[in-house]
Amino acid sequence: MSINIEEINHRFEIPGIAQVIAGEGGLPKVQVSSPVATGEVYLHGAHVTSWRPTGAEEVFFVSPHSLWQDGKAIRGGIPVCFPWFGSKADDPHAPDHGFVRTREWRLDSIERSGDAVSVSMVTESDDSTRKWWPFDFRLLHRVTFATELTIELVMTSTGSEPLRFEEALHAYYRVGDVTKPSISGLDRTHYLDKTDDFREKLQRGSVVIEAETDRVYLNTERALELNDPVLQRRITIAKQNSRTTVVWSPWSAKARALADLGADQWKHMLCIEVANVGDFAVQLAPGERHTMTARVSLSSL
Ligand code: TA6
Repeated sequence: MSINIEEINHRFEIPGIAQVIAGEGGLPKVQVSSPVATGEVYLHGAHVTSWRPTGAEEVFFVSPHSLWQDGKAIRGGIPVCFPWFGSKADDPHAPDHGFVRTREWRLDSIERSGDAVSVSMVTESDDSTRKWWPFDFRLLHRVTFATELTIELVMTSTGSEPLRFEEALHAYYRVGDVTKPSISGLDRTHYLDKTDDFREKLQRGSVVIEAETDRVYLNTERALELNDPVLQRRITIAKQNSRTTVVWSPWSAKARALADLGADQWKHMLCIEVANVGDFAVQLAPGERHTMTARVSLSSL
């Protein structure tokens, strides 16, 4: 779909606050600049790539080796994983993490409320999605850039069949050195260890990264704190209607195998993902709606 950036900007811009411009690779993005924060979200995948509260440094990591093209997910920021997480259980040829992170979403609105700016995008089922997943849906992604960052993923089942879906806001947080931070809020929580054949284990104390880490924490609705002594900041991640949290660091070997991440970047990123996956996937009856919310805030250490 060829997008006329100028025409979209004319319809949606808020002069001096929000504009639609060509971003990396010429992909259209909404650029927000309010008195309390700046931010960016691409129509490609409804993909948030930046949020900087005024006076603070960038919160999210984006790989300098990322691809910026149709059919490829941006490496970094906040990819949207839907309607499955990871590889599709019944189809090895299906794209990892579902198909919405590589689709062009439709810009629905840009709204200002005081110093907060909300950008809403929508994607819906069509023949290309039914090829992978035979259900009808409308997915709304609303990101609010303010002194906090709020992301709502509103899923409506628009078909006549009950359905079950997985979802994740696969956020890449920028860290000074991934071996130094600790993550609190998961103590005594069970998790599946994807680096150890999905064995179920129990988290004791804070999470620290000492090797490749790929864990799905189960049945937890708690807020997390990422305490980074190098960047001297605490990132707090609160959530609603999410019962799993994923923590991922590829470490060196996996990073080297990811050309769009590269061997030199893995130390500067840590994924903490608000999600509903596996046994905690969401069931919806026809016409039902479910909203998962992530709320990110920043404070000095
Ligand atoms: O969320 C962790 C994970 O599922 C890892 O297993 C790894 O595959 C990561 O997602 C990145 O996946 P991607 O398809 O974006 O390379």
